[in-house]
Amino acid sequence: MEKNFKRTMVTAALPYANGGIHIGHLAGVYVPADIYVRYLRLKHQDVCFVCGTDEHGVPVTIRARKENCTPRDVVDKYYGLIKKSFEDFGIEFDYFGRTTSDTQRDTASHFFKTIYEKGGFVEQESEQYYDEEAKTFLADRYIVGECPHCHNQGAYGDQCEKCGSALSPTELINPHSTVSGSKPVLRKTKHWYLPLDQHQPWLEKWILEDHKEWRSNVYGQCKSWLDTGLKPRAVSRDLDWGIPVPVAEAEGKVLYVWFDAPIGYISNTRDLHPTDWEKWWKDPETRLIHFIGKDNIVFHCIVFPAMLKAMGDYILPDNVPANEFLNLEDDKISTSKNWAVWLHEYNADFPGKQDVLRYVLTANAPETKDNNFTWKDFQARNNNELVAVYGNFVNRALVLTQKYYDGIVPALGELTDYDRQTISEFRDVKARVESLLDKFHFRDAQKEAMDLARIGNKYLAESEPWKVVKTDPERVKTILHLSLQLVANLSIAFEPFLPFSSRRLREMLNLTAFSWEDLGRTDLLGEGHQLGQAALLFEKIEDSVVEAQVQKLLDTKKANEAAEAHPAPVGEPCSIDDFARLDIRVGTVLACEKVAKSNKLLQFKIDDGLGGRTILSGIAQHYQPEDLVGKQVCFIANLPARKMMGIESQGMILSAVAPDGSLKVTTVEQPVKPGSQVQ
Ligand code: B3M
Ligand code: ZN
Repeated sequence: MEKNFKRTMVTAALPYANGGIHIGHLAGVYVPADIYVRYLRLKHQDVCFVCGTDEHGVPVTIRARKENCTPRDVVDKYYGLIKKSFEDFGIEFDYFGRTTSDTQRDTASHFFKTIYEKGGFVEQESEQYYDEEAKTFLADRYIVGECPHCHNQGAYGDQCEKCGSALSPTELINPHSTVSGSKPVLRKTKHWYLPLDQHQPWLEKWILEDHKEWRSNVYGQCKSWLDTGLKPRAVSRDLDWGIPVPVAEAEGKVLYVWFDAPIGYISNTRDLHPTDWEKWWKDPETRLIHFIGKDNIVFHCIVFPAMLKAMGDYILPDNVPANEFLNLEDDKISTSKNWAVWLHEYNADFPGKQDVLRYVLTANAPETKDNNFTWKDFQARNNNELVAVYGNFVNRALVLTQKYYDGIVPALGELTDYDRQTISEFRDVKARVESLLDKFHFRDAQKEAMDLARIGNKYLAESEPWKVVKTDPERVKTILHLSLQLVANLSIAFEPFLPFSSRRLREMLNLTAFSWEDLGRTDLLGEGHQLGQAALLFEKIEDSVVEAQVQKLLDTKKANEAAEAHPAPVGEPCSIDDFARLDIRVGTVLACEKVAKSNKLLQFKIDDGLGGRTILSGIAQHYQPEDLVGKQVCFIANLPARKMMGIESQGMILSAVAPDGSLKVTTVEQPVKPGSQVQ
């Protein structure tokens, strides 16, 4: 049923503020969302596009533990990084907020209280793992143990990353807490649940009957959840990072991050439109669209709609165009393995080339199945499509006009059959691109735009104005007049996809006013119109550039393999007497500096309790010298002195070899007197 809407509310999934944005996120969510919104804006539709960071939940607390800082430090850091990389890349949100905002605390609390007071939750007691040493309940991710399926020792309470099985913490063999290392015990705790089973009947009708037009991957996933039968889902957690559950009996509990996060869309809209935000979320004439990746489907198609329905006065999403996953060089993108192309790194390595990545990601968009990104393909699409087709056509049309007519659009003369045929080939491009964009088929829509450039390239190549100019100069005017119309059309057709290039192209054409409605017209640049300065729209990407990117990935792979490798086998037996001959001691680093002309050696001045000594150690690539001053290190005290780079080294500092090959000095757990022996 087609409905006429007055406005469109577009949301893009809120990335966790625990890491950067990579090409998988971009291809799955942000590039398609941005294309769609730019398209709506070009059509002068009323649209609101919000995003922001998801700052609560266990993913953030885990990152804080890893980085040895507070969750607050983590979210502040990544909010800034993520916001900036989106801005640099040209993803134009109307508002980019954060779920730690006051508005969010207020809105999410209001949601919980309203549903609570209406009796929309059920309360249930359950047994959960508790860490008696750290005095805290443990999130599933904080429990590690042996996988009951593949016997991997490092399986998490929610998943074994080795064999991919979904787990619950009680299935783990020999579980232990990663917070204190102790063995957790089961304890009773109370939580509030959203009774999805009670929502099942209306959800079934709403999705399975009323939204048959949803993408088959989205529809299929919903159907499989519904067919299995929905179960109540807890909306609270025993955690100390999050929005407190706003009822008296819930001390120490916070809202589950997946209850909190989608409400962030609403809070961010409230912050943008404080007085009339409600029309975006409550008026049935607003169309709500969620752009997400496939792992978020259940939350956006089932859980969040159930929350909105329980509130009573909110609209429900009209469509949720979720994408499948993008792989990188045939492997699954993984943040923990650093197997990714990070947006902030791309922006730094390829300044001014945002559109190239946008183009490649859309051309390979994982709309119907998982897809693959390779640097070779990135280079080929840039060189063979953007440069050789689009850029080449534009450049030839502009340069020839400059050469023959001083950059002034020539008059249109009599049309040949070939001219007419060419015009008819691109007249209905608007209808074609629109119908694809309206259905969220971004990959095919961009292909239509590129086909327009192909038509132009072919027209120019076959009309050969550079030859005709010698025999029939009048004819050349018509060829270039028509070519320039095609170029102007390209700047409009590509505007949603490649906004940076479209803007530059309009500058070259000196085209100030334009609109989506103009697409397909052959009179965009009138006779006598003065063009601007021509320049190259795209440039070739050399082999060395992509090879450097591939090398970066190969280095990552090598480091990962080293990290997964088993420790070296135990060496030849050695007697206690052999060991006793080594005099290992603890010393305090008094000073440390780089040895001139050596990129490996650091020179240490060590307080050894015996008047001090100098030791050289080959760890300059692994430490900043100043970071070692004041540390206590273990060293061998009775080795013969040895000269290196003209300096005498009186001993050897002991370091551990980390899996990635880096060295970490060995130190003591508590400070001891310099000179203490290690036994
Ligand atoms: N932060 C999960 C994710 O980044 C989550 C999305 C929230 S959207 C409301 O995949
Ligand atoms: Zn396993």
